[in-house]
Amino acid sequence: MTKQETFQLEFENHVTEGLKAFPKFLSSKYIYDDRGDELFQQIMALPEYYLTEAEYNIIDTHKDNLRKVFNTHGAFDLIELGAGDGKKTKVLLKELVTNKVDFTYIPIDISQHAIDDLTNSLTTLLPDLEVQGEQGTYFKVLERLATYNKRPKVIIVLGSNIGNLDHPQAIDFLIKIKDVMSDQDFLFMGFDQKKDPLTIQHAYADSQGVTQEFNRNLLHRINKEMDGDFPVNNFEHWESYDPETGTAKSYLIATEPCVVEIKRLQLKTTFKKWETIHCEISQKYDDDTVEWLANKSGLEIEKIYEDHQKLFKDYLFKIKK
Ligand code: AVI
Repeated sequence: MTKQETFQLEFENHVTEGLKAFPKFLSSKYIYDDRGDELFQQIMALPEYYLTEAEYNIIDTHKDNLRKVFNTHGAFDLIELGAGDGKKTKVLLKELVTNKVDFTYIPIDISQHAIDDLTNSLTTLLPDLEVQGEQGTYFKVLERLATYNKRPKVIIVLGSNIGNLDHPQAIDFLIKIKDVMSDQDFLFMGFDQKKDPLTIQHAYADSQGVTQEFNRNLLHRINKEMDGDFPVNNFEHWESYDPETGTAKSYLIATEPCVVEIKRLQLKTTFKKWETIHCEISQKYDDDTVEWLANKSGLEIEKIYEDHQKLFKDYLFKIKK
């Protein structure tokens, strides 16, 4: 079975499980086909979605310090999980290349297309940069790199991607990273912070309805790839941020009763009016919670970086002594 077929089967099993459950759920992990990627790019450019700008500010403000810290043990591999279009990373790469730091940039992404686009744009922007893109799932590639390469590693994960995992999943994710780290290695990771609940509410319920289209892409994909007949426009996006737990939850809600048939899965499911599908969590953090996660995962916080509006933080971790 090819990787693509395995992923498709996983997606189909997930849809069967999620739509038979009560309450119903579908994971945001499956939003990201080409259209989903494009909608996420649009979200990142929204004025309400402060996360991207805030992390850009952190990297831009602290690039001098980051260069020195990352270079603590001399030549290193800079490994990025989830390469994306690299807008924020490019600031860091430029700083390192301009100052003639000896390092190799290794972006890892599930999509070969994303790696190729990034590598091409970097060849033009920074011709002296050594890029070695790796296509695959994060942990398979990380394990492979850890066995054949003994250079110090700096692993970076930008954009609060960890927030789309619940705490047990987040700990699992951090442990898997920690397992390929040695004493000299660093992990640099973004965690969106708890803040005025309205700021978070607006970031995930934007006035232009892009986030609604982003979530609805799950239903479009099911219709297209599994021969489904979701009346997509009858499902509205709802966002609910709980300031106590720091969890923003997004739902699609049926505004009319309907029966949905998904032929490929031989599944028929009914929706009552106002019935929900839970699609995503976007967890918000504070230092205590990040410290707790780190501790549970065998990591410790070495340094914390914050943007000038105090919205977002990147944490530098090492293996716990
Ligand atoms: C990818 N991830 C970190 C985004 C977030 O902020 O949770 C996905 C997203 N969902 C709605 N807007 C953005």
